Amino acid sequence: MNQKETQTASGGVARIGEYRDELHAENLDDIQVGEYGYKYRTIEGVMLPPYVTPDRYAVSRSVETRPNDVCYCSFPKSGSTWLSNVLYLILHNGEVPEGKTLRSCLHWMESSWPYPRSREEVGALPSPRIFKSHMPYRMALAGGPEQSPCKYIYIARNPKDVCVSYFHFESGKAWSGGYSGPWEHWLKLFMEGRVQRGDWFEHVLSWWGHRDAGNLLFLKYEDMKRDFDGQLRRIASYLGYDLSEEVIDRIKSATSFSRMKTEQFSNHREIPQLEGFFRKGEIGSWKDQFTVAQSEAFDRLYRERMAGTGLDFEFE
Ligand code: PPS
Repeated sequence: MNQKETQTASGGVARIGEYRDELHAENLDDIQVGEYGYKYRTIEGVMLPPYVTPDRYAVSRSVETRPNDVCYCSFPKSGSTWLSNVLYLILHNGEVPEGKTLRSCLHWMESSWPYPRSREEVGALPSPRIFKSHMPYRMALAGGPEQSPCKYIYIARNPKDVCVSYFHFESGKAWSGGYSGPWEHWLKLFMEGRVQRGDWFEHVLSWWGHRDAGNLLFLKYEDMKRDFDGQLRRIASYLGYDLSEEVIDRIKSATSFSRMKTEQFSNHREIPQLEGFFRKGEIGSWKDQFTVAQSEAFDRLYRERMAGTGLDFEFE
């Protein structure tokens, strides 16, 4: 095992080699270590998690998709796992399968972890397939909505809650980033766009700019929280499914925060690094983390970056 050690800006030492097995990757030489041991890899100018390797990215860009495939995308911590469960159940009559896990039913092509998929493996699967991605628009799976026939769904969430959720995730057992710094430093990184998957504003606005494409549906976490039934019908109609009231009720119940946190299918307990994944599942939990001054500084940045875009979020 390569025990290459890298001096971090905060004075710590990160042992990159210890990730080799978990990453299913031979070449770890291009992994960079930032302040507080925060590990990342840069591809096409975007900071990405170490498990997004150049090989995986190439497979993700060139995978062949079909018109009835679904690809859901988001900036991390925006409710994408919740959406993935909703999608799975829309496609399977609202029935939660026995003996399977949600993660294992999804195809995350850009990632070497936790279930790496080859082009051949997904090519042999029947439709409809569900793909997961956290890429900005220009790096989207299969070339993105302009080049691929599959149906894309992007989900976005207010950036204060994203920032807080991401901080807890990266400070916990999320081994791939291994961030060990304090909240105020994380907030600075997030506001400067120096976190894995890059700048939140660029990411979200890159997809928002294409919201009128026929094969892209743009969703907001806050709308899912406030009007789940309405958003569920919207998603189903976009995918061409006419759901009965009974199926709607089943999906609503199976995808509630409390059920997802406890059900074997969705609780992620099979992946130890995802312990604590189901943290709060609320709108506005940023208030427990931001100081008043931090919140005001963030609001200024938000106003500046979102001005004239036509996109806005609910923060509470
Ligand atoms: S990841 O790791 O990037 O894929 O994370 P992602 O799934 O996009 O987002 C994680 C946050 O979504 C919350 N979550 C939910 N909210 C409401 N309802 C349901 N069912 C649900 N499932 C997950 C999860 O708790 C994370 O948010 P925080 O604020 O940390 O609780």
